[in-house]
Amino acid sequence: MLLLHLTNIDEASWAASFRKALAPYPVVLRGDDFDPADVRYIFVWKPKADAFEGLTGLEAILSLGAGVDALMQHPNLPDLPVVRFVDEDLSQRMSDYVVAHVTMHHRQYTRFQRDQKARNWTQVYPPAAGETTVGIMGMGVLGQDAVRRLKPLGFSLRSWSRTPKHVEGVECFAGDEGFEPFLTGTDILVNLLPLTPDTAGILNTETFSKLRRGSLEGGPVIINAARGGHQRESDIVAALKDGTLGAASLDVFEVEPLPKDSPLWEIENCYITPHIAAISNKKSGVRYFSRIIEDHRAGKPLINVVDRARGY
Ligand code: NDP
Ligand code: OXD
Repeated sequence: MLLLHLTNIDEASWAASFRKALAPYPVVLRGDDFDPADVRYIFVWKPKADAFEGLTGLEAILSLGAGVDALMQHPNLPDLPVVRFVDEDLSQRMSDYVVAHVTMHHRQYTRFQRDQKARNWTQVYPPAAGETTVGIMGMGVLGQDAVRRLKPLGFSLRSWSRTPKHVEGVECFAGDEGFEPFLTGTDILVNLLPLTPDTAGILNTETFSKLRRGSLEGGPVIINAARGGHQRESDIVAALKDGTLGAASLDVFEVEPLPKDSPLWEIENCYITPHIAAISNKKSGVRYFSRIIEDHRAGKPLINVVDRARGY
């Protein structure tokens, strides 16, 4: 039996799609008439504190989110495999966001927007893509997809990950010792890291001050599409105001929704989106998790299982 527990999401419509995909396998919601001991899988998004209560026969936890940082902090998370969402559609959406914001900043969107408002005709030529280095933090599923889609546009690419990588056409850095050399050659910093104790607050003044200066007019740029816990917003505000950063694109925030009184709203060179970079699509989500359940029932191992020790 599969139990759905999705907070602030239309559970009933996901349940209907799972019932169709998995029939005759039973799919239930809390409030339905079922014995909790019969539940083998729970599909979660922002599970409440009592989400796992009574699920004595549970075999795996399925996470609608690709990022599992909040789930890892759940006070009653059972010691069972957690399968996270890995999906081509999700990767494509994230890369759409990354490519849009990288190209916008590379082509000096803030400057020309300001000039247009002032009816100011000043010819400043953006560098060619090959003269601009995009540094991707996190070379997992999303980082690798972003690199694949940025490469044909001609950008110079570098990456930073926990363990060393070899990706053609990308200068790869890894570990603590690789962080500073990675930053010092980066003009546009894209964050696609998971939020863990090691990566919390990584987008801070010290990091910004190491980025390459002099290549992009106005200063280096950050793009954060991963988690709000990666950024120190007071540092971003200060860096955007004093020119340490030329611009920032932020899809995620320390507190979501972003509070109405956040100074970020008012900053001209800060581009805010409300955590919409990449939504988990219902059609592909149901297909992916139904396949996981069917394969597991048939004795195959679970895939994309979170490593609890690493936290992602
Ligand atoms: P993956 O787990 O596939 O990749 C994580 C990458 O980060 C890996 O390359 C890993 O290194 C690297 N990494 C982890 N810890 C460190 C560290 N301490 N130092 C350096 N590198 C590190 O994750 P995904 O690509 O699937 O997703 C990334 C994040 O994107 C998610 O965790 C989620 O928070 C966010 N996200 C945001 C969405 C949005 O709409 N804004 C939508 C979906 C996801 P290594 O390869 O060596 O293990
Ligand atoms: C995710 C997200 O992690 O939507 O999937 O942020």
